[in-house]
Amino acid sequence: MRIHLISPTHYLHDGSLHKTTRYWTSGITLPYLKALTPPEHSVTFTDELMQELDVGRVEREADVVGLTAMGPQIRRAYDLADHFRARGKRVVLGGTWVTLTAEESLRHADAVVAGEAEYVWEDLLGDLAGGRSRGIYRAGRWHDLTDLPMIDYWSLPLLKADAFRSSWLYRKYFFWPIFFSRGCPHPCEYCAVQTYYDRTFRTRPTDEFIDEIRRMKAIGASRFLFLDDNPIAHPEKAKEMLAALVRERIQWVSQATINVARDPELLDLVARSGCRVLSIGFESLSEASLASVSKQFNRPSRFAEDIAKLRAKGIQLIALVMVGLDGDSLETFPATLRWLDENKISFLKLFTPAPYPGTKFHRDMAAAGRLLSDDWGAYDYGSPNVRPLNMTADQMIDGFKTVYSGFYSVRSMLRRFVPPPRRNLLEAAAMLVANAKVNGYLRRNPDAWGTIS
Ligand code: B12
Ligand code: SF4
Repeated sequence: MRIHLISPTHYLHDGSLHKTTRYWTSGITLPYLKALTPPEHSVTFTDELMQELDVGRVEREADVVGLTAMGPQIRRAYDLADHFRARGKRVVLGGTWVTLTAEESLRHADAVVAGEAEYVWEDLLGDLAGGRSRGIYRAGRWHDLTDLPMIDYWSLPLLKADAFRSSWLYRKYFFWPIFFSRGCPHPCEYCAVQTYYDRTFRTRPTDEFIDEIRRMKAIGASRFLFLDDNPIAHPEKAKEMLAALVRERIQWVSQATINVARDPELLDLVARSGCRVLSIGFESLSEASLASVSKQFNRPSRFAEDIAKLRAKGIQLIALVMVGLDGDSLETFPATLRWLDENKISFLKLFTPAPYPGTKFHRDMAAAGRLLSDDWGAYDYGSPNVRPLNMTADQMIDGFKTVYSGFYSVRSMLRRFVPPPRRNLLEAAAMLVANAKVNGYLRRNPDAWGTIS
């Protein structure tokens, strides 16, 4: 069969499609699925975030259309699924959102992959080729992450391969994606990741991971994004891998919990193996807010000390922060902004609570009658999808905008970047440029928020 895979983009408020011309990294879902596909089928793909989807060509040339979706992309994914099905294509949906809403997703598709594709994709394609479908395909066990299929890295959807070969600047800009682990054992109730993985966590064998790093280095990669949600969840496994990584002399960025700062041996290995930037889910300065979503392990009273330790190792911090949780009040907004400035946070991703369907947070908010929208296209982290407890939804959005624009103001940038850190000056400069870009973007689009992460 001829298969076309699509990662759709999301709709903007005016109904147009969000597009970007350049992005600093890429997901691997589409090339990975291609590598997983038995050779008797042919696979092409489109990431609509940067590329135009040639709908006519897919209609003419594909037998099967496979769609993945993140957050608000799901609305576009369903529209495309309905469109292609109406034209006789067999449509398959998969990915985090789809997994958590498999029954609903099946209304738009011939088949749904709930969870990982490794153990079901071949059977599913065999069924479709034979004119059958079992509907929802869910593997009976998690993949052990050994002998993973090798993807064609030059086909990464958001990579500009020519620019990578010709431009020094682009080589510094692009981070090559790779993953060491899957899942996360923490119980954060709003989190689609722990829900998808049922709080399980697995790592790849260190030697296989290092082999892949070497294969990627051989094509010119030196800066990597670990796609993991929390690669340090099993500290001993992480230490083994990081100790081997030190010898590879690469630079890497990732997400991790703040626990990374609380284990000196781990932190030392993280820094020595080339970590430059970590995205950390601080989420809130309020113990009550963290307790309301079962993220007590964060312990805000330790944040300042933790951040100082990370900064001392030359690691830039991207803070992920949520405003409008149940312990928050109007005082939360100025307090959050002060805290971000005082701790010299390099970059901010600010969120309003997004109750992704399938999570406990969504069930709780629905049961309490606090969901304000069931338009999945608005589940974008900057919209009022939940009625806050101690403020109105308008106050939450106003406060969100105040923190967001306050953080990216010139005054805040000066407070956070002057004097510059002693180590890894290049990364600090890159962060400052990124801040300036958001500042410019917000001036041009005063109602916008950080549309993509
Ligand atoms: C890299 C990444 C990005 C990148 C690149 C995206 C891209 N277009 O390439 C960037 C940074 C741009 C990004 C942006 C966003 N992302 Co993102 N992203 C990821 C990340 C870290 C890794 C994805 C990946 O490549 N994984 C590796 C592959 C191999 O695994 P996989 O995708 O899970 O696929 C496996 C299975 O799920 C299944 N599968 C998946 N899709 C399909 C489809 C078919 C047809 C089949 C058969 C199987 C299948 O098969 C694969 C093998 O088992 C995940 C985190 C995560 N844990 O998944 C978040 C994640 C997917 N993103 C998420 C979100 C919300 C977003 C944003 C909406 C955030 C925002 N508000 O800005 C935007 C959307 C932007 C847009 N319009 O494109 C959420 C989704 C939550 C949800 N319930 O949907 C996640 C889970 C992060 C999180 N912690 O919540 N993202
Ligand atoms: S620590 Fe992060 S990835 Fe893990 S459950 Fe909490 S929010 Fe999700």
